[in-house]
Amino acid sequence: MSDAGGLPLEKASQHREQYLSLQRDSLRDPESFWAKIASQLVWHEKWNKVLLWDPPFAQWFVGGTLNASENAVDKHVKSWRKNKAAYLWEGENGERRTITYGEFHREVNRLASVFQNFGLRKGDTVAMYMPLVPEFPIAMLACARLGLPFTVVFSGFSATALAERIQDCQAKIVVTADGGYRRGKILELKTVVDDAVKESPSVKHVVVFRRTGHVVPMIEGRDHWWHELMAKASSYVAPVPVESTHLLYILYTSGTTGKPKGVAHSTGGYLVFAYATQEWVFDAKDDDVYWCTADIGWVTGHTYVVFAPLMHGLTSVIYEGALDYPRPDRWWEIVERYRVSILYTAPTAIRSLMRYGDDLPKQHHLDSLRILGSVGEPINPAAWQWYFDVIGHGRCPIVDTWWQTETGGIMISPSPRLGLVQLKAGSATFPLPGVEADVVDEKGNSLPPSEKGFLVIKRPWPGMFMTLYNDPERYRQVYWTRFPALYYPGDYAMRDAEGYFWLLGRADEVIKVAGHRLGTKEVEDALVSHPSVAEAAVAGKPDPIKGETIVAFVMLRKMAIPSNQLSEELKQHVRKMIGPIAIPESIYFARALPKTRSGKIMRRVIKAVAAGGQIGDLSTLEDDASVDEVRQAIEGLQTAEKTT
Ligand code: 6R9
Repeated sequence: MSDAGGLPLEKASQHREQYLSLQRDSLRDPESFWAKIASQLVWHEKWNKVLLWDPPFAQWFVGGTLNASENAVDKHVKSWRKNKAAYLWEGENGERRTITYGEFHREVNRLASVFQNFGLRKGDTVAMYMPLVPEFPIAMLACARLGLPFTVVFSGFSATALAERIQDCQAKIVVTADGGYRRGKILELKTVVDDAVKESPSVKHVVVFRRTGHVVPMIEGRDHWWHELMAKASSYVAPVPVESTHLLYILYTSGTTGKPKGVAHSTGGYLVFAYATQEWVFDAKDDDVYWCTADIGWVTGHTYVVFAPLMHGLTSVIYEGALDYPRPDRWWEIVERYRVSILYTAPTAIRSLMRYGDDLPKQHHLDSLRILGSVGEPINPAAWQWYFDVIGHGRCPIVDTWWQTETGGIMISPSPRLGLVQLKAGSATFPLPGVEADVVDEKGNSLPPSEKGFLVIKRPWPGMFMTLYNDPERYRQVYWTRFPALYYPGDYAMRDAEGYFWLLGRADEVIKVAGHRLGTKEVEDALVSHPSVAEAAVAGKPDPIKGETIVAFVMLRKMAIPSNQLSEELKQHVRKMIGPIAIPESIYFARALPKTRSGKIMRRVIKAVAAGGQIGDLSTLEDDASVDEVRQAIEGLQTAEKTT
């Protein structure tokens, strides 16, 4: 590991010092630092104030106006990039399409014209429930062109979850497809939308892209085929300049309560941060072929499949389907076919592919690769090393990027563009410029090296979300009260003797299942909404591939009888309420759940039992719960009938 990152050890500390001094410089006068980057974007009117910080609410580039689609597409159409590929798309079924910036621009404009013809105006919201096709980013950019805030709902969510999100933001239009392909089967997206829209009176129109061609019901007057609308649309619509603080999108994410949080991103600050981080972390040039494998339904897709690579005029790969379909070397085939040079993916995917052994990647030419990225959860050293050796042939630095839906873009990561520090397997290294991070104790005091504490961010950054949609109080509560004046992301972290940051997983009730962010409370609420369930407690259990899986302990109502059939029914119920991504791997029927006197479920205990590990010292129970009662409940959990 001495040459990880291609840097001989003797040079490593020198490099670190150089990078850290650059990082420190950026914090000396952050406003001019960010203003300089912001001036690389296209603005209609220049801002008069870089940052208005009224804690915990930040407004970036106040007074400035711009348009996201103009920055992402119009800019390139006016240059030689007009005929450069924006997206190289591959369907799971083998179909391929290349979309140039010129073509992309025309489609964005035509869809914007469709939206205009529907009477949509700046500020109206649009929801999307799409497979991974080029029309997905086209729809996002078309919204941005008119200043229509959009919300994307990941296609692994159920009709109930989709309806909840549509209703929360009062979407007037839903953009979807007749289906998408996943492991050779058709995802019935339109049917899900139909069920969700039934309960969502705000929705006036549904635009349906034809992906699979199979028959789907179309409701006269409400549902419209994408291609029919586009045929009548005009090929240019002037971009609507919006205020820098205008809502670009809302992305619902999980927290510690059952209700998803609508993370609200601005236009100006978000785009500036996306633009900067793309360059620092991926160092992409015009001749790179960049592939971020994330689904666009997640924030990684929003920032690093759509906005950031487009602003830089890059060529991105989008692959629609499953990573091992029809064969487990599908990804390596794609890297070889398009000569991918930058690959950005998640530890869970790396571990899945690692399981198939070294032979498959070895059968493909992967020598085009030059930078490898990781995101979504801590990457374990074994997966890191395999990625580095077998995929990167020991030549490609791994950028382990820590960030969140809320942060808008990458916060902590190595930076090949600004100066690559010596890498360490499993560390995201240092904060990027303009980002001031720290590790603190319970009271918010900075911790010395090697002590585990909470990650905090000490000053606003342009990509930070503006608020939680329609709920500024919850925004304040969740993120800014744990440590006054510090942003609390909810992660454990530690710094080592050399100051490297090690991200150690969530400190709250958020779990990451195959990189998908879910709240235990969401799954508990779904279980409890079933008539047989009295109470439920859910925990993440460490899993060698998925990072975590969901384990549920369920206390039934008096009349209900534990059975495999009921367990299956509960899983289907969770699927219906949230979606397939939230189905518990195992459900245990418990006689009682360990609780404190005040009735709070003791999560530490639940988690330990789920993991099959040590429960720890019961005498330190918060909220003077009776040790005996707790012990009995734990016994109940441990002997609970396992039915799955
Ligand atoms: C981008 C994204 C955010 C949470 C975050 C943390 C975990 C993400 C990580 C990482 C360790 C990394 N996380 N990247 N943990 N190392 N490189 O994943 O957003 O879905 O909102 O999740 O994911 O726990 O707080 P999101």
